[in-house]
Amino acid sequence: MRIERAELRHVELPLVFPFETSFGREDTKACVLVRLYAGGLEGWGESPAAGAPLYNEETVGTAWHVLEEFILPLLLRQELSHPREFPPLVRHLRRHHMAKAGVEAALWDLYCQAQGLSLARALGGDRDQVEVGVSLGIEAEIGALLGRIAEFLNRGYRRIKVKIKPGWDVAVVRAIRRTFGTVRLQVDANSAYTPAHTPVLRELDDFDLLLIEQPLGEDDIVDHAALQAQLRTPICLDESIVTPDDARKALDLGSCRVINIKAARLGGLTAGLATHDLCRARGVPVWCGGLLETGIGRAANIALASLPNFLLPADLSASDRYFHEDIIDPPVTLNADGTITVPDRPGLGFTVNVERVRRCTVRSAAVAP
Ligand code: OSB
Ligand code: MG
Repeated sequence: MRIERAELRHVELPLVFPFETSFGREDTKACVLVRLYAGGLEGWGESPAAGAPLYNEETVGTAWHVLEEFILPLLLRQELSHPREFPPLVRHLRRHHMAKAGVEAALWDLYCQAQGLSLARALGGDRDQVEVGVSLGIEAEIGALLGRIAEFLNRGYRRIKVKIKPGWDVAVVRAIRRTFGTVRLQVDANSAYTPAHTPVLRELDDFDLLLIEQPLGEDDIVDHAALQAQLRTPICLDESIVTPDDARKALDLGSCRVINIKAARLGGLTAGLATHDLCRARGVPVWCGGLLETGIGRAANIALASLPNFLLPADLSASDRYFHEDIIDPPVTLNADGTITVPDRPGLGFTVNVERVRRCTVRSAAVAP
C-alpha cells in the first residue's frame, strides 16, 4: 500500500446524556478522525483523544499537531505491505499513542479492504458475537443512577460498570446490589484513590464485583500491588498499562489480575494484540475498554474484542447509548442476548456516513506528500 494522501477531521458529537467520571464531566464527544487514501480505497481510523487531557495526557489539539507535523509526513513517504510495519516507523516519536492508533486503525481498514478480509478475522478474532456491557457515569443522586441502570438492563445489557470516586462508592454499590441483586457489576475509579483509602476499597470487597478498575495512580503499579494483596476482588488496570511491556511488569508485580485493553491507549491495534497475547500466555483474562468512540473507533474495538482471550464483557455499547446519530451505517445495535454482532464484511464492516461526518466536523485538513 502506498498512502497517496490523508485527511484529518476534528469532529464533535453531542452525547445523549453527560458522562461524568472522577476526572470530569463530558457533554460532547470530541476526537480526531484519520482518513487515508490508497489505490482507489479509503481507510478510516479514530484517535480518541478528548478535548482536555483528563483521561491521559493527549488532547484533540496534541493529536492533531503530532499527526499533521510528524506522523503523516513520515507515512506518506512509505510503501507498506502490512499495518504491522507502521509502529516501527513511528517508534522514535515518544508516546502520543492515541495519535498513532488512529493512523494504524485506518491502515488496517485499508489492508482488510484490499485483502477482502474482515478486520476481526485479520486480527485473529474467532467469535461472531461479543459480550458487552454499559459504563455509566457519576450522577447527582444515587436514585438517578439506579434509574439509568434499570433502563439499560431493560434494553438488554447484562453487565453494568459504574464510575466511582471518594464519597461516591460503597453506598452506591450497596444500593445497586439491593436494587438489582446479582447483576454482573464492576466499578472504575480512574485513579481517584490513594493508598490511604485502602479501608474504603476493602469495603468494596463485600459486593462480589467482577473487578475494581484503576483505583490508584496511573503511574503507580507498586501501590496497586500492595492493594491487590489486600483485596479478594481482582484489580483491573486501565490507565497504568500503556505498552505491552507495562502489562508484563504489572503482572510480575501482582498489581492486577485483569487487564483492560484499549488499542488507542496502547498506541494501536498491533500493541493491543501483543497485550492480548501476553495475557493469554499467562492465563490472565482481558476485556475491551472504550473511550466513548464514534462508530469508527467502535468498529475497530468490536473486531478486537472478538479475539479469544477477551473473557469479560466489553465496554462497548450500541450507538444509541452515546449518540442521537452515529457516523456509521448501520449503527451498532445490541442483540437480545446482550451481545454485539461482529461484522464479517471486509474492513471495518460498517460504512462511514461521510455526509454526517462532514456535519460534525469542526476543523479539517488535507495532508499530501
Ligand atoms: O476509564 O474506561 C474508562 C470513557 C472515557 C474515558 C475513560 C473511560 C471511559 C469509559 C466508557 O468507561 C467506556 C465506553 O462506553 O466507551
Ligand atoms: Mg477505565
